Amino acid sequence: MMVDGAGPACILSRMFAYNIDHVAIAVEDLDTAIAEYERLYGAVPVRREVVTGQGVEEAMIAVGGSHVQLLQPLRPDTAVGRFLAKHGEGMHHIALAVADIDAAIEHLRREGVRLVDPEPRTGGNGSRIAFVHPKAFAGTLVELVELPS
Ligand code: V0V
Ligand code: CO
Repeated sequence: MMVDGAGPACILSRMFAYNIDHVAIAVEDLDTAIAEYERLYGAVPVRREVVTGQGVEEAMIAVGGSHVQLLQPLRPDTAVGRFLAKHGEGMHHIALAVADIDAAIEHLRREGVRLVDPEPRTGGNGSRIAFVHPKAFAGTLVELVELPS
């Protein structure tokens, strides 16, 4: 389906993305990364949080209507810890904001898409999140985010 222009037409559909909520970058050390990001781009975090269930500490840097999410693993035996060991620092995932994550997951399930999370989990700021496996599309890990209302 083609949708002309940005938001409104997409927002009408409960299962499709209406915004890039964040682009996540895996880093070895959050304090160092935050300081470097501020030095380079003059941008500072609006929120910093440990999300135990995902094994990360995250810092959200607001850029327009979206964020850059800096991610440091809490331990090596986590998704981001394994990513760093294998690939080093770099782009980790793109997060698409959806109005109804249950509808989005159901849509992907019906399309036969490989999901990491068949049920939503808890993300930063009390959001509901679910990951789509990188093998589903162009080796890119995608996170669906339903923001708290
Ligand atoms: C792994 N692979 C990736 C990748 N991570 N490809 C692209 N982007 C990534 N980020 C590739 C990897 O190179 C392998 O490809 C293959 O996937 C299997 O990887 P693995 O080394 O066996 O790694 P595992 O066991 O960690 O599994 C990968 C998945 C895992 C994607 C299943 O990372 C996962 O469950 N991720 C979802 C949870 C997560 O990432 N949480 C942290 C962010 P080859 O070598 O087979 O070709 S938490 C967050 O964003 C929050 C809290 C928020 O509020 O936003
Ligand atoms: Co994320």
